[in-house]
Amino acid sequence: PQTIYLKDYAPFGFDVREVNLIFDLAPNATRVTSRIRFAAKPDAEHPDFFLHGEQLKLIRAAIDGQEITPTLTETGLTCDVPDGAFTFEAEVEIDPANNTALEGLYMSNGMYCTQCEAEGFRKITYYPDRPDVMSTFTVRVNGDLPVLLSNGNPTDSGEGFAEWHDPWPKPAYLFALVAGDLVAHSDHFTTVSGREVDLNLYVRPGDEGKCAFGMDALKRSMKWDEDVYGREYDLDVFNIVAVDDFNMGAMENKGLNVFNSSAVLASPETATDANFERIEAIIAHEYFHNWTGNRITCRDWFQLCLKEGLTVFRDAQFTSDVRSAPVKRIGDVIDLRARQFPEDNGPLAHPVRPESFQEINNFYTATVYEKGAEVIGMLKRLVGDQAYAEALDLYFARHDGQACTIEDWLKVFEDVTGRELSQFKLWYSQAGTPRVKVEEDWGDGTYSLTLSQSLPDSPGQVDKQPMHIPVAVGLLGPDGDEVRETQTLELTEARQTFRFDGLAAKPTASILREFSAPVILEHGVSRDAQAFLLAHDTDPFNRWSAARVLATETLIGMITDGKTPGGDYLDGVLSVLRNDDLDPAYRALMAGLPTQSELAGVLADRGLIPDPMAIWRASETLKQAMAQHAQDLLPRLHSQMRVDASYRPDAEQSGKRSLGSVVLSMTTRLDGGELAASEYAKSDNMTLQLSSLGALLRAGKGQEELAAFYDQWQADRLVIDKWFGLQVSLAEPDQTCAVAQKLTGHPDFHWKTPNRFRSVLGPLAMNHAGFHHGDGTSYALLADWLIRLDPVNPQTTARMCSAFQTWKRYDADRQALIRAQLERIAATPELSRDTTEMVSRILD
Ligand code: DPP
Ligand code: ZN
Repeated sequence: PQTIYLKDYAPFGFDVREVNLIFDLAPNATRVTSRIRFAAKPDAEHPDFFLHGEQLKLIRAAIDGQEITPTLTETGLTCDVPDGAFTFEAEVEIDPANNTALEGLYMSNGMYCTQCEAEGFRKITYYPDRPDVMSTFTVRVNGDLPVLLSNGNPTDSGEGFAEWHDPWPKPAYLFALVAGDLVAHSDHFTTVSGREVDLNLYVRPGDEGKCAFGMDALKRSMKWDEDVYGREYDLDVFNIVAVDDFNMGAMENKGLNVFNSSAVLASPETATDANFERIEAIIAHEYFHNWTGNRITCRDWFQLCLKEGLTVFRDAQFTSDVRSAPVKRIGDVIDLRARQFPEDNGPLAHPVRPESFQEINNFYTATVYEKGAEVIGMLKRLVGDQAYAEALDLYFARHDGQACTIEDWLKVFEDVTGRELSQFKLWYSQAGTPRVKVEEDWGDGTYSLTLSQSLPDSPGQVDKQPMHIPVAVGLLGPDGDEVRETQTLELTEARQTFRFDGLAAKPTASILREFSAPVILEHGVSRDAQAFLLAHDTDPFNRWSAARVLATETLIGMITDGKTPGGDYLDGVLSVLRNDDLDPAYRALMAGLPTQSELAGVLADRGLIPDPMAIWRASETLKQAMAQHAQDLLPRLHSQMRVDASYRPDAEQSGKRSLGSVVLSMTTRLDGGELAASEYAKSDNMTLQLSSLGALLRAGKGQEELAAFYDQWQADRLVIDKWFGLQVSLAEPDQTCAVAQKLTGHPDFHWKTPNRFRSVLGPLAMNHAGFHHGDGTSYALLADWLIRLDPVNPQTTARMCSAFQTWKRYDADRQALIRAQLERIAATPELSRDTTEMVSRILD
């Protein structure tokens, strides 16, 4: 496969002035007729005219009305073109019903749907399918279906057709078309300047009762973007469609967002609090793309973080505003460590702005998205809130309607602040998670903090430069008072000392408050100091972080030296649990342990070989010890966390349910499932139903409830996804493979639907001890299914290969077992470009 490099970027030689498309829909033979107005760019001399096109049957092509016979290649079409402006026309035939890759125009349950990002439009018609080619689109959809949608504003419609015009120039990846027998949940929004916007959420008949929350989240997002970023919506309609077969969470097509049904449909009976929160965040994310992504887009796909990092950062701000900021921050850091750190420290490591790729779909990663968002957060911290707001205003004013780069983005910050950001820019080009080592010194009223940074080698990158790292630090006095408020230290050199004078007593430093940079902190801080911070830190993030460090050290001591759980940790968590002044959601997080996979990473980092079974046993032992330690408190907490009011998925109620679920898990370890069974019996919302079922399964009980759950929810595909997933994620290590294997034989295992495929194979890979069970059967099962899915859906297959990315952490036997599976996948005839790239990078 061909490798594409950022350094080879060259602009397209033509402007596209206008695109007209006519779709004659038919499941196996949809006709797409295009009329595209091109004009050679004034400064380009006889540029080559090449249009992307894949899996298209060309019926006819013409230039300025004259039929032509273009040269067709595997990837597109070329032909001679006149000087100046001309109209290119083509008629092609495509086969949506057999499009299982879910890229381009495809069908899902009788509904037509598109997915064009990143390079799907070329499977719809011949076009310069690159984000820096922007044009207005006029679309006519002919089809015998009640709902016919495309981007922009509706201009005409009648029996069997609809016409749409999108006045905002956009790249082809934002094109969308949906047609089907759908019902609308409708509402409207009045923008700040008085524009009336019709809002519709289109769903399959039967899903009408799952729309209200998504719609409300949309309206709140629209308002928030006006209030906080001054961004107003710009069309007469905003449509969202829910589709069951979808590779990602959702897609921000202009005026016509398409959502995986799991990312938008929710009712209290069928969706958990976590589902509601995720839906709210994704609705916000896709809506916010209207400005950060659509009005201002990316010049090329290497700049993906320009829109994704910024939009993730914006949706996180939104969630922090409408829920709890510390709880959101802690959740994001847990996620970053679980998904981004392993990527950044393994064979798939790549910069936030990658410099090469074979298949761009493989770069919709935690690094581009989540680390990309962390980089924005650091920038905001370094320049301050005021300058950030001014820089964003300048960005929107200067670049509206353009396809931009990271250089454009940083330049607005340089222009607003007068600061030079070339060192900061290394965050975009140097891969790997920086390590920051902490050393302390104390004497004569002066506390010195010496920070040293290092950045490990990563694929294709060695000998890296020191980064510009904002380290937020506060100091606590011996009685727990804050003696120095949070300030941001700017670590720019390999090693730097920061002094704090005039202190009456040796302080305890709270370092990397709010997780001010995505780094690994190598603490010189003692266990006593961590316990002190757990009890006293005024920064809620770092207070949680102290609990996490203590939990990690406790577990590592248990794993490596057979120690028993330390009282400092158990007491510390207990006092948090019983502190009614603290938000229940926050208390629930404080009681959480690092994941087993995270522990494996920490051990590997320290040069040890992680033993998945030993990690599993230690985690179980510590959870048991915690439950016993908290025993007296549990009944009171349980009744305090009961929610009597009718269900609301807001921060307050969901926080109570989340601590309630922690209490239920602990109680189940002590009562063998008595409370969980009674909670299950009276559960009237999915959060409680699933948490009590989970507690029962963990206790080795609950088979009856599991069967009843299936019977109850058989007709609800989103709930059945949970039913599949729960069994695999909670299986004991030596049962995991068998459970997953059996479920893949279940009549409801519709493996070509990505959600269902992921509902079994995802938890298989995430069940650390079960996946890494020494006999290697789970590795083989996953590989079998990846090989089977690859020809059907390369994108989802390739994504899931990352389950193997941490393989070099483990012992020689496991490595050999995994290598054999990776090589087996690699040797599969006609393996997709997507999966080939992923497997070869992982093996490298
Ligand atoms: N739909 C994906 C997202 O919103 C890709 N743009 O992040
Ligand atoms: Zn996005």
